[in-house]
Amino acid sequence: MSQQNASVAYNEEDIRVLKGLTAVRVRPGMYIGSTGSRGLHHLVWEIIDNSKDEVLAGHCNTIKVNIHKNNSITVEDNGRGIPTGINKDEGIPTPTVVFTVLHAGGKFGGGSGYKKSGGLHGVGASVVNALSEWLEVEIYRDGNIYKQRFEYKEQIQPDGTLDQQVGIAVTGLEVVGNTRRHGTRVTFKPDAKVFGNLSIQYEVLRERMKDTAFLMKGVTFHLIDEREENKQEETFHYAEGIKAFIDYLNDGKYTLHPTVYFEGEKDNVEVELAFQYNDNTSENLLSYVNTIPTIDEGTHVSGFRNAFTKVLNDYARKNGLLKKNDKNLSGNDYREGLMAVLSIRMEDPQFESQTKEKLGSEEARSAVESYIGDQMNYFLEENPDIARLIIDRAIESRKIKEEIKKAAEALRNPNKKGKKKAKRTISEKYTPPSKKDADRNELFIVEGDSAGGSAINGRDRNFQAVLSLRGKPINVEKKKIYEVIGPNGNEEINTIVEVLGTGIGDDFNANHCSFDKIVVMTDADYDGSHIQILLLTLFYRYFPELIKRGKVFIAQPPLYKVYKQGKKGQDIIYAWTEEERMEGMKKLGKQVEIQRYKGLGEMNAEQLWDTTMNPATRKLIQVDLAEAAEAERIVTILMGDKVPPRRDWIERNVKFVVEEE
Ligand code: TSJ
Repeated sequence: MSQQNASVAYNEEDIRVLKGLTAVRVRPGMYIGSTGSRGLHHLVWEIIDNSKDEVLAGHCNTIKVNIHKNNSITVEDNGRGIPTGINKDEGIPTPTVVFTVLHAGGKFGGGSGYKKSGGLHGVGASVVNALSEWLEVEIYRDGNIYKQRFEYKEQIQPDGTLDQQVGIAVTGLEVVGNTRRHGTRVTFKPDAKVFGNLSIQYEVLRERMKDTAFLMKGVTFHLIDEREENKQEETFHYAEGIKAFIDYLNDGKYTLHPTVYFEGEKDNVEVELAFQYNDNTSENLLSYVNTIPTIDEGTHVSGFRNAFTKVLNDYARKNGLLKKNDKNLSGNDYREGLMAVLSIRMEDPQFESQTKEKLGSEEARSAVESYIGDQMNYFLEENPDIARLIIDRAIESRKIKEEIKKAAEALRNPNKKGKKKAKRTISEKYTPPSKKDADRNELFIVEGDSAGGSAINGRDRNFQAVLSLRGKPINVEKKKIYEVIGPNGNEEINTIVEVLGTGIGDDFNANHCSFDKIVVMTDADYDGSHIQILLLTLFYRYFPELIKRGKVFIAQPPLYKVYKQGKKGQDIIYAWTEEERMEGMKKLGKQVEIQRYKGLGEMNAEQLWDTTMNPATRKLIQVDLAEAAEAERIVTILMGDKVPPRRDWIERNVKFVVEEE
């Protein structure tokens, strides 16, 4: 048993230690990115990572996260428990090192275990401690319950300076009881002096924990929210791992065959792949290294793509599906409608960027390429029906792309026939800004003619353009691309493509976009929400790069006008929420009138400018693709064939005015 007491904090060693943690307080951003919501959630990930490492080391199968009423958070696992002995380098117990020495990772564990971990284990625990008001660790190990507490303390010195003690041990590592369990439990309270908002979002933890549960087959993740206003709990456990992930991602879509799943090891790289084709036109590939999402892909993904394309082409030739004079199908041809999850585990992965989002390790390329090549080969031989289906589909996809090319050509080249008619309709719908300036100009895509009229008259014509849509754009999710654009495509969407200037499909080039901002401006009612979602689907499917570049926005017209006849005309307060409406009524006093806007058309040009278009006063929501997997699912839910999940999602997430009359 190790007994330490608070006086330890005053030996020479620990003065250096305290300095280390103070640095984290001074510049939190350098350690956790931000002190906003992302940074706050990052604290939880840092702690969970330690438990995930214990899972990967093969000693843990349950991770529990608990959000308490006071916004403190507990993470608990059933692993071996942090070793409790004295750390050789520091001369203090290992848990004290873990929480008080910056970058303690790698210093404990003796180099054993944790070979395929997510990062440097234990690295983040001291950072979490440094940014917490207090932190407690309990370790269940060797029959004992060990406990230690850390706190942030500050005091104004007699000379007026502030003395900060960051994350100091206020107790030693004490034995507080006996147990037959094993594991580690950490509870911490993020410090309000660091974070503007201490409220952890259940949904944010839920999404990430759920994804992690898919990637860590057989591990149970519990998430509990004890806070009065959103009491709930869930358990995530997937015996089938990423195979279940694919089933989840493809839920609501038409799929072409049962999910295919491979798992094995090659040259010390563990490879797991699950895939299934659906009837969408886009590819969706999620890739991970040691459960870390590789948003920017990397060597493992290119190994997979190379093998996939090569094996399919070889099979197609061998079986006469590609004839002598046919060109090989491209990777793009094969990936239309492919939903795939690639998850690998390896020692010491090298990432190309600091952010760990692109894998650079060459050995991952060769291992994945070789393993997937062998498995796919075998699979196609065993499943000729699926093989044929994939290859036929790729041939079809190539044909369609050639048609699109012609269609795009026809759209670009005004001399070809079929163009004249299109031109006339475009000029009716589109009002350009007076100057060409792609770095400043804004496109408002507006629903309906009357709103379009207000927008045209209300805009700043120097840099704002208006495109008025008539009726609903088509649901691109349900269409083949040649039904979306080109001579046989949808008129509204052809117009959008032409106005954007980016081209579409293989011709797409985000740098050619004529606008800095593209703003979807619809009524705050059910139809408006539907049109908004249809447009966002179009952007998600065909112009994701524009969303990634932060160019796509949703306009926020106010819900109410609160007004009173004053001496010099009307006094007006616009309100976006119920609270603002109440406030406005209070401010204007007696005899106020309230107009509820049901549609953009009810605002005159000046009002629309003041509330929704003027960059100085408007509220825009930026559309964000960060959670690619989730966005993909939402689009599927909203656009797919299953009605109940769609209604459910709209009701939870889309705010619109409910008709009272
Ligand atoms: F880092 C931390 F303190 F924040 C933390 C660590 C938080 C949580 C919730 C769990 C953990 C943690 C650490 N879980 N499991 C472990 N395991 C070890 O630290 C461990 C156990 C045994 C051995 C060994 O070689 O016997 C080695 C290690 C690294």
